[in-house]
Amino acid sequence: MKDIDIVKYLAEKKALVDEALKNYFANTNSLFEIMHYSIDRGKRIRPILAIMSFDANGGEDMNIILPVACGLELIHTYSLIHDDLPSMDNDDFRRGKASAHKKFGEAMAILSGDGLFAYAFELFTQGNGLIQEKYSVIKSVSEAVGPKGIVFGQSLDINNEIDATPKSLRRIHVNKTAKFIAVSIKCGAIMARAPEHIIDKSYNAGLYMGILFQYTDDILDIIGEKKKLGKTPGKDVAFGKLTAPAIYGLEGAKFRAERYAELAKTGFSALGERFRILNQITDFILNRTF
Ligand code: GRG
Repeated sequence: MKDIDIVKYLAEKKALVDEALKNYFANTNSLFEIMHYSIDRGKRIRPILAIMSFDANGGEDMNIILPVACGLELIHTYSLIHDDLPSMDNDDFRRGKASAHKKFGEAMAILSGDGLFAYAFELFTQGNGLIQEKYSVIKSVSEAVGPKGIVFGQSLDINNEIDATPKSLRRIHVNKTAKFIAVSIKCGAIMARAPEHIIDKSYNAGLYMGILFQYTDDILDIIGEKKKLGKTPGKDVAFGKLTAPAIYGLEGAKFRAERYAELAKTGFSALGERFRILNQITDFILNRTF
């Protein structure tokens, strides 16, 4: 099997996700308009990973995976809105525009995040049948994004007292970022009704991809450009955050990012040729500039 054009693939899938998201925000109310402001733009990496994994596991009907994929993007966006709040990371700029609290005020920003979080779970239940699979998606995602995942990771991240050790760094990276990336891949496999062992192995490879994703995020905070990133670089250093470059230095962090990419690719390669695209997106994440 030949490599596909990953940039073209990502653009096509992003358009598919954007179109589906547009429909989920049509004909609703003024809160949905505010929620949609923050949804608009973004790379759509998590929904695309769910679609890729669905496809790699032989899933065909996009109507099965798109509500799940969009739900993942809603949860991701909620976490960005809350992360940007003055009481958290205090950022005025996100996805190339004013962050939600700057545009609508803090109260509406909090509520729009809450709304996105709940609406995601409504999307996970959409469509007929596949009750067991939807149950698995809801169980897996809630574990990855709640107090055993993102919310815990964020609580560590905003704690300036945390030990500056490799172990603490890994704990933050795994909880804040990697579990969500991994569960996005897992959801695609679940909805394609993949066997249990494939679901587990793709989740484990996804964890390495997720750590890689956070490594590149930490690196881009130092070497990235505001315009390309759509968010403010240099904040980790300014706020003394525990990041990969803070522990290993910039070159050390780049070296370790490459190792995590290798670990992820070894995991996906073991699952067969159809998973090759997940190796390609791993390389894309390793080399990303935005
Ligand atoms: C507030 C509960 C709560 C959680 C916040 C999302 C988050 C946790 C913090 C934001 C800062 C950060 C470095 C998070 C790790 C995940 C990450 C790298 C998010 C950025 O994701 P991208 O690059 O963003 O996929 P786009 O805008 O392209 O979707």
